[in-house]
Amino acid sequence: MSRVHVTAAAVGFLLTSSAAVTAALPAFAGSGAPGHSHESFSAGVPGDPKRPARIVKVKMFEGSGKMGFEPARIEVRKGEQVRFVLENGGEEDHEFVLATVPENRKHAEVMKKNPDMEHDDPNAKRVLPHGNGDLIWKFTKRGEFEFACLIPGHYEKGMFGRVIVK
Ligand SMILES: [Cu+2]
Repeated sequence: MSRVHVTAAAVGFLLTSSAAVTAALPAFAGSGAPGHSHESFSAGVPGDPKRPARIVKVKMFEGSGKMGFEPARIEVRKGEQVRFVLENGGEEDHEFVLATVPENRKHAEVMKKNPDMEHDDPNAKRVLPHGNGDLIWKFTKRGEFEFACLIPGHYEKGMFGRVIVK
């Protein structure tokens, strides 16, 4: 299986493109499509591993037709840095993509057309079956954000949760 690494910039491009997206991917990965800045993330900024962080454990699970995260709701304070410690308890790959709800929905549509797409962005982490991963994030804006698995079919089975930044 050939896998393609896709950056946020490439996704931004794909959202406005329709034909031959798979063929276009390698050329666009990392090239910085117009209208998208890599340093701009809706939910805050990538964290600094050298700074203290609150640890929040999140389990990814699947079973009896459902998939999800436990917990599915997390509250943080504005300005807080969080280290999400991800544990995949399932038999499939899962992702943790931190963004707004509309961004994740759009992104999930792109993933359906490109099922082998993997993410190489600071706001996303893919975790292998029975594997672990972590993602450090600093929440700089108040509001409601979402973490979701955008692997085709997973979002629909319930694989999303909320981060409330107060
Ligand atoms: Cu998943």
